[in-house]
Amino acid sequence: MEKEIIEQALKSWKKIGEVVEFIPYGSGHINDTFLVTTKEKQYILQRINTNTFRDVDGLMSNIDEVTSFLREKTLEEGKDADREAMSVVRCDDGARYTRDDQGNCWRMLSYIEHSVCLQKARNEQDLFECAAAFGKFQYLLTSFPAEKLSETIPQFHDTENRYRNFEQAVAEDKMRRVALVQQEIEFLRQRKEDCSYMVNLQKSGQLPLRVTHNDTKLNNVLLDETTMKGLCVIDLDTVMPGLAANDFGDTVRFGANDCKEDEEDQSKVHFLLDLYKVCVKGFLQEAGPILTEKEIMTLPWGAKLMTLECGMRFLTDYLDGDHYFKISRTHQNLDRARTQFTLVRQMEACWDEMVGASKEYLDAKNQ
Ligand code: ADP
Ligand code: GN1
Ligand code: MG
Repeated sequence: MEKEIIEQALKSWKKIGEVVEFIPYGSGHINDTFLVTTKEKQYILQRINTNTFRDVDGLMSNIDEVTSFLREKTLEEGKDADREAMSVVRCDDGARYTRDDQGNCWRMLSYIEHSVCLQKARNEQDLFECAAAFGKFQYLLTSFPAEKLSETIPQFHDTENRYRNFEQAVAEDKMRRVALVQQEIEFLRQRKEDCSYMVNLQKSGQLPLRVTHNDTKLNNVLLDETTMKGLCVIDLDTVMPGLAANDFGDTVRFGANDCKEDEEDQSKVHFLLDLYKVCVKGFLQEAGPILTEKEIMTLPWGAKLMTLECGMRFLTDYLDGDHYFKISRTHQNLDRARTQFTLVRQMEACWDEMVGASKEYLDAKNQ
């Protein structure tokens, strides 16, 4: 992206003082992120992906409301709110974001200092911290008034609808890629009914809608650089009403394995049951007290369906021409999809043990 566009965006925040430098930052799939350094402080500047997020006012209102709420909660707990809660840095005119000449939308966030963002857990503790951070996030937002939230991406984790979109992409075959992915298509068709499982439980009132994060991967949590304890949950674009087990599930999808999300060699992809159990411990340590038995018993479903759904989204995007997820090489979305499907297969192979981890927690709790 040209330097001039970023410089123009920065003009909306003269109050931060003279900017010494700005550099591309992080490795998210959706927004463009920059670390901005002034003489005094650092900030996060993001170009919001408006193809993904159409209602930027609603999106920024959500983030502002949620970060303010979490800030209050953190202060109530007597903790350092500048480190444990992110905040929206308003533009000089008080707006939550700015729009440049070309129609790009930009926001600024406080930079969480002395933190690290990992792309891969280095050990069990890292993953525990991630799961616990999202469990805590869930717990803290129990009393957040959900009616204040806009649905930033409608039907985000409606897996049934994601399946329909996948079949549509197959039918359209825009890139003439369907012939290359027959096995993957078959894999998904065999699991069509699974896609409705959690959606149906929610619709029939057996699972409650909560305020959830919806994108709970390890690189959306910052850890304290000294203690390596979970510090702050970031990337709040998808905070919306959702299912607790799905928040748990996306942490498992990304973390309970030994591979990259876009691994090319499927023989290197392993779902790790021990790490799954670490996620259960971490998440339930924080969110356990507020979750129902049914929510706890459906944690394995959250793990399997978030992985299946994510793979299905990668495959759909591959068939459509890679417009949604950023790619740095051709077929990257196909590799991402295949990796998710391999993980799903392995989860299915140790399903009873996964269910057992929830039962064990409930048995101990009910004793
Ligand atoms: P995306 O939606 O593209 O994933 P994120 O909001 O997750 O965008 O930001 C991308 C990366 O920028 C993160 O993975 C993290 O490394 C860094 N980052 C984002 N917000 C902050 C923050 N407030 N403080 C420090 N680093 C941040
Ligand atoms: C995207 O924005 P980022 O990189 O944290 C995506 C998630 C996917 C994830 C897969 C808004 O997350 O839903 O699970 O990629 N976010 C959006 O890595 O679609
Ligand atoms: Mg992110």
